Amino acid sequence: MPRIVTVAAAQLGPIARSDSRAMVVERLIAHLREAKRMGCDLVVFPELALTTFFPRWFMTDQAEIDSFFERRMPGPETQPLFDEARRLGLGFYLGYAELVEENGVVSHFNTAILVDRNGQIIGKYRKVHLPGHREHEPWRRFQHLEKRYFDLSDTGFPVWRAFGGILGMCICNDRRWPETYRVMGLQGAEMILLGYNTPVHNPPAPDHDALSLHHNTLVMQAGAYQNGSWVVGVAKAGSEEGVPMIAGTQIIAPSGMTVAATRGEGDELAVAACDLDACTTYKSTTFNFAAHRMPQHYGLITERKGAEPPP
Ligand code: CDV
Repeated sequence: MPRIVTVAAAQLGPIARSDSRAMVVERLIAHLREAKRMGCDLVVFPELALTTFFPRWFMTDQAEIDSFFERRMPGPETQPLFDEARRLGLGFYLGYAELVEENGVVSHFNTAILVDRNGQIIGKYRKVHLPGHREHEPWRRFQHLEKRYFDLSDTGFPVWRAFGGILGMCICNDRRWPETYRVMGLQGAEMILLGYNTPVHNPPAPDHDALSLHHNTLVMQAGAYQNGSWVVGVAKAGSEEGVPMIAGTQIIAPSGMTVAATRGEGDELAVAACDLDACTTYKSTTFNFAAHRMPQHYGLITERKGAEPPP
């Protein structure tokens, strides 16, 4: 029996700062219904899919910052999304800003959840690679304050048995780091789901602007091929609050080939029937880790953080 998971990569166009959660959830539900019409099993939404990408602003009022975070999942505004997904028998990946209060300690995470066809949360991942900076940097056209607003991950990169296979999750900047895919690859990941918000312009590296879509595809295709895994990458795209964001939403096979992609920068689905057994030919030959990896030579990867050239 082939193990086919039909996936919708559910790209979102911009979300305005003034858009309510209810307005956004309506758009997510429209994606669910279209995905159902197209025979999907699983819908993948972007990073921070319930709000505008708020780390672009420097804010000091904690109440204002916390207004972008969810204290409960599902909460009153997101319950309709869970209800509709359950009614349609669809699973989903959702990125959102998570506020947790435990024993009087408040934490903030950039989080993604995996929800099964019954509307149950079966996996939670908190973003490991938080890009950007911590302090206000007025020279930038816009800020990228993820290091300020989010706490460090306490999840690492787990994988879950779900949808007939082994699924992992990561978020946005994680996709640029080979370690992200390899840690999940070493747990047998067959499909890696990820959402992103990527401005076309990266203020510290303006000469990369013209390459931003190329780099997006490059890292996800490499991660797929080198680990014999499907990769589903989903953008929040278009000009959001005056900041142009890349699209480039795509579904990549374990061969490293993109098999479905969006065309525009608005709300749009890219759909593919993904055969999880297509991973086997890569995982059992070129990337048979047990046969060919040489971890005794990889120690620096975990021992050393920054590059230290020889004297
Ligand atoms: N949301 C992100 O993680 N964005 C980064 C930007 C800062 C480059 C990314 O890697 O796409």
